[in-house]
Amino acid sequence: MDATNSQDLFQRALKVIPGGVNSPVRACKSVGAAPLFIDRADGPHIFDADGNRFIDYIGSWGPMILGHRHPAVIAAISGVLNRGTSFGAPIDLEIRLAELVIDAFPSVEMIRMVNSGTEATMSAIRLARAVTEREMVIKFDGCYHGSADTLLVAAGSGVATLGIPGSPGIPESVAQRTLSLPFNDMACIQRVMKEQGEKIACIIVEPIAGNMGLVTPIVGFLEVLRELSQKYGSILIFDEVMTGFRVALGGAQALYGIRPDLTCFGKIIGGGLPVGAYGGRRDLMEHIAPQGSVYQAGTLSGNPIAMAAGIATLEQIRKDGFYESLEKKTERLSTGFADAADKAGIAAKVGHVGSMLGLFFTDQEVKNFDDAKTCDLDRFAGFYNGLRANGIYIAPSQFEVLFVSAAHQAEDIDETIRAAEVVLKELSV
Ligand code: KE4
Repeated sequence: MDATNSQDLFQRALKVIPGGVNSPVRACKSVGAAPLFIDRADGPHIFDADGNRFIDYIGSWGPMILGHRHPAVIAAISGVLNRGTSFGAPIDLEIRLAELVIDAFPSVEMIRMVNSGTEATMSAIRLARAVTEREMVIKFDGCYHGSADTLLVAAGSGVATLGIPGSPGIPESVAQRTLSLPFNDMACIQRVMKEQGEKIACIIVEPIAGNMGLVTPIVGFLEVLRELSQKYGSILIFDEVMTGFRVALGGAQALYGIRPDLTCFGKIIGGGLPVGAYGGRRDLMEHIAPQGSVYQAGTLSGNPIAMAAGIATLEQIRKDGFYESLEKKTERLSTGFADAADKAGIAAKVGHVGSMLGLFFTDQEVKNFDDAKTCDLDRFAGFYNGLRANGIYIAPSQFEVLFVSAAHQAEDIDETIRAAEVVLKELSV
């Protein structure tokens, strides 16, 4: 497959952009590949700078649940351009998007728009610290909540020891205010909250983890987080940046029937434009400036183009049957991958929730990050590169997920399964 133009563009990019990319995972380092530079996209397909067509299961890392260039989204963006691009002042569209999110998430009574998932989680934590007057934050190993200092923290040496910086440049003093515990370990969170609950401002969790591969909560785990945060006066934050409007119209909290105090959003609510949001209980959100004293701001928050794209997207996914149809396609793909691995005699765990699909090259059940790290990363790299050579575009990391969109047709799913069969057979020898 000719990649000359992508290679030339990458060499040029490397001279002026760190690693040649504006977000690290796009560099494809963990799978030993060079990034493809994308020229355009349409429906379930992307086309690279050399004109190669791929069936896309990254979907811009989640936002493109309708597929690329959905006519309603393009029309909404074009339409709003006649009004302008950014005013730095309130507009009607911000109210409409807020109402659409609140309508789908009963736990969200009030919401603030920002420009990324990182801003959403960072701000939700500042709010939790302000209202509880506590500093400690609990997160879970393998869960990713964006690149704010407080959340780029790895688990300490012992299970419940203070966090260690997940990146150079993060002060020890910041990292030590975050505890990172094993996901799905109820005994551990119960012990830590018993010992330190009064110091914990908030517990933040991906209710269905999508950044260590796809890892679902074991029965009772989310309920325990809800009970413990209630008992010790901590704020429960669901990071639904990925799962919100993805796994169900009401996100993971609808699937599991848990009412968090705050929820973070991103990705789909912007329909491919930069939008994040955090929202929840009114008595908490009223602390946010200018209504309250907790400061958070953003020049482009709520800008007309992003709001228009988000509104158009949510208006489409609210339609009857949208999620059922997505689920069917994803089920077909999941079964196809599992059968292909089986036929090739390769150990793989495949699962999905809604249109979020995970595939681990391991024979172990994956219930937390340590399990996920037992995966055969070389095999995943071979799978990624083999699929890419066959026109299938998945995330270049074992610790990501695949996203199916409404634009994927049966023939796309079937073509993907056929490619997986070929690639897995080659990998098995
Ligand atoms: P952004 O700041 O990238 O908009 O959102 C951060 C974030 C927060 N919470 C969850 C659960 C997320 O998955 C993310 C971002 N997801 C990654 C991929 N899994 C974005 C891709 C990238 O970093 O380039």
